[in-house]
Amino acid sequence: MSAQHDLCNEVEPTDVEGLKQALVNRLIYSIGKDPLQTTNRDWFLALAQVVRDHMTLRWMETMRGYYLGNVKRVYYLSMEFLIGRTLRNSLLNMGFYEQFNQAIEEMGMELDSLRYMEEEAGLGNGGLGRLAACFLDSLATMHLPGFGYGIRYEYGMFSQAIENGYQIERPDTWLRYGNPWEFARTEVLYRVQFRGHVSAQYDGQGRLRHQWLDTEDVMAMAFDTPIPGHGGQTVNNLRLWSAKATRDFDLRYFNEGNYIKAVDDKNRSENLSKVLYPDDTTEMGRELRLRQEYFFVSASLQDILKGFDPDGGHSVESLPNEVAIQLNDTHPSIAIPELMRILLDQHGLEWEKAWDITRRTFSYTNHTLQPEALETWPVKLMEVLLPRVLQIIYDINQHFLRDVSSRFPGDADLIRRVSLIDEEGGRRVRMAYLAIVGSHKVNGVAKLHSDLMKTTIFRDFAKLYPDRFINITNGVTPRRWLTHSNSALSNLITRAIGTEWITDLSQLKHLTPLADDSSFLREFIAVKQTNKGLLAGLVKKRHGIELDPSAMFDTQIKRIHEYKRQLLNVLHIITRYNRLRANPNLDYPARCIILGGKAAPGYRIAKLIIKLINDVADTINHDPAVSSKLQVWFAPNYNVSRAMELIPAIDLSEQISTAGTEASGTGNMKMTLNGALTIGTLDGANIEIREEVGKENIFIFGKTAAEIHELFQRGYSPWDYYYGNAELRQALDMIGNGFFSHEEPLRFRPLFDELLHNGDRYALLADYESYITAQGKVDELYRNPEAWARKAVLNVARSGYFSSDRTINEYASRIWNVVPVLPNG
Ligand code: KVN
Repeated sequence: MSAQHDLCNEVEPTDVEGLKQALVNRLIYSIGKDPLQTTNRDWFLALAQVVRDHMTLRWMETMRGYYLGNVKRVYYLSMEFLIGRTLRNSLLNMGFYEQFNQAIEEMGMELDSLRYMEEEAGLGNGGLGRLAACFLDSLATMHLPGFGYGIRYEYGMFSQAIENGYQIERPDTWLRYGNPWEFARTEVLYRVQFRGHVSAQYDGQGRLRHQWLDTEDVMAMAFDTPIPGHGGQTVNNLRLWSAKATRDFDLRYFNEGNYIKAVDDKNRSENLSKVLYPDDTTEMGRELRLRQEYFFVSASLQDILKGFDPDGGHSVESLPNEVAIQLNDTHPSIAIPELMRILLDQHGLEWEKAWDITRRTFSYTNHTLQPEALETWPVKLMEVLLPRVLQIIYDINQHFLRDVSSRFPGDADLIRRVSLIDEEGGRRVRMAYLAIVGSHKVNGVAKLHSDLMKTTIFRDFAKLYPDRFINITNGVTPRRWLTHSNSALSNLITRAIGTEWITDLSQLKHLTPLADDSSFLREFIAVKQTNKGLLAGLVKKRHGIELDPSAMFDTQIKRIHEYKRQLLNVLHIITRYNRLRANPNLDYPARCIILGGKAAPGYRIAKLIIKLINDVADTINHDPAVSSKLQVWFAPNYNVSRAMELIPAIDLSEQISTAGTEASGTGNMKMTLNGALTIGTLDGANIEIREEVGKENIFIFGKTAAEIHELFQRGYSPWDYYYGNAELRQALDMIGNGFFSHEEPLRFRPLFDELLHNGDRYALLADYESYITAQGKVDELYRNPEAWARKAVLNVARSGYFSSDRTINEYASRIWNVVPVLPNG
């Protein structure tokens, strides 16, 4: 044991009596509460602090190990980390669950009622942010020196209430009662510059040197959160930045005599890290967003480079050997010119040297092909906000275009197409192009997506730099998404094949023979039934709604977006409803169809889709003619915690995006892993799910990406499908003519118009018939519980590939060149 250990007098978590004492001490001395007068929240906070204490030493040891080993580190720069709740995850990853559970029980409480007191860390929109959180878990579990950098938003993803069927957004005040997991590093503070002007002067050696002067600065203050891996040996760090006003305000402004204005200005600069932009897959080209991006990038780079000395000593020349930086989409891609600025202006490097270092340090992950999501910033805005950074972007562009011209002389159109500056319709900086040019690797997040990336949006770049583009298919952490959220299935798996699968998910393959073992199938069916009962119980308690646990749970949970086609799901629901109304004796197995997800607050059509789902649900759920066979529920405020409750109970996973639009999807993987069958299109990772589980164990429908492309090339007319299918026409007319909105018959006309008058951009009508047919096959299989369970078991057995451990191993070897640092090794 080290000296520090001896001094800190740690209570071993095996010592239940000691834990109880520690909890009471925390309650009294940190929370300031009399044990006789407490709330569950007080106890939760005390508990979280004790758990954090136990992680802290391992965390320090991990950091010390990395430092002493002098190993290459990876930094994951992301505007989003969608972590969810931490308590249960930490207890289980650290291996403390049983002891803490016992201590709390002996104190006359229940761990479950305490853990519900925890607020969600909802610092992300959806898949991209959740992926970052899964990656942190995998990095720590595999003992890799990986650190997250992001923003400590004071308000995370808004909380969604449903009022009268409409989405209402409420601020997410997740820090209201404090955040027991973080350490505020009031001394880790960096200055971030904005505005001002650039002055250029020749130095002693006759080199032109730039200075960025008279700036308006904001300070970035660090908050650290320990990230324990499974087994608790390696504990990594997530560092989030919070904006603080500089002392300049105190000195300059207050002296001017306008005290109130000075305080006001101070607040304005601290607003920078106030709120997460709630827009998923659509660009929000607002000034505050650009300021957030530069703010966290600048602070992170200063922090990463703090050991490197501009005056010789530890030279920045070795940066790419010591550090890898991953850009989570283009949101942090301004890091590329920012690192150049530091190397040129502060370290005095030559352009070629600085550019070589930069390119070997960065790599970029693209997450979407949606043209409206590709970030571009107006040159005018950058000129004002980040004048020196813009100059460097111009210089990067000049070098890049010179190189392109020399390789393809005379191809002026190529130059126009690949320029980092879009000269049409107001000049804008194309951030994705900047990210490609400044990185040594660019990856997509599923096979199809990576292929399409090379043939569509980045075609020219794939030709210029063929070796730069690779695929690394997404994954999810099996700890949070199976071990922690689905204990019934985890226990069944462990009884069958041991525990190795938790850190090597490919081991699930040993379940394969059990798909033909009828006693195992019975147990599997019982597990699913247990989980459905648990969910139904929660929903009853929380919302007063009775879900029928004997029905098939058919679920589409994800952000509400036209390309994800929740409306296609609704068209199926209405069709099923119409068939049942026409023939109540149809032998459809009962279905409980659940949809959930948030719409961006400014996305009119997505919000109208939510209202439609609720109005359709209302009509169907109140129609006694169908109530035993069909139920529809919109699950409000879908978030990480709700996902953890829903996913274990799902029978049928809806992954029905237009082929070629969903880059990967990760919910699809979570549901496969939890023994749901998928009904889906050949889109994103669905394609690889089909490859893994076998085409006989998944319900695939609809046009392929190539067919969709061809359809629109030929000239797609949704009316042909409308007139060609009576059931489709009836369903669409019911939406358009107010069947579900008698009090306002034209309420859903905009949805009808999108599909018929505005060209049905996502080809719902073209895929409708094939979807309905596939749903028929789902019904047929569901009538045979053993046959269904057999396929579900095979889905679990063959889902090992979708572990984020596998994903992270690929990043580590193919992009980062980092290796594990074994604890105490
Ligand atoms: C874009 C702007 N994804 C974004 C995005 C602001 C916030 C988020 O990334 C997931 C992937 C999904 C993709 C999502 O839609 O298919 O599974 C993780 O790779 N979010 N852009 N793309």
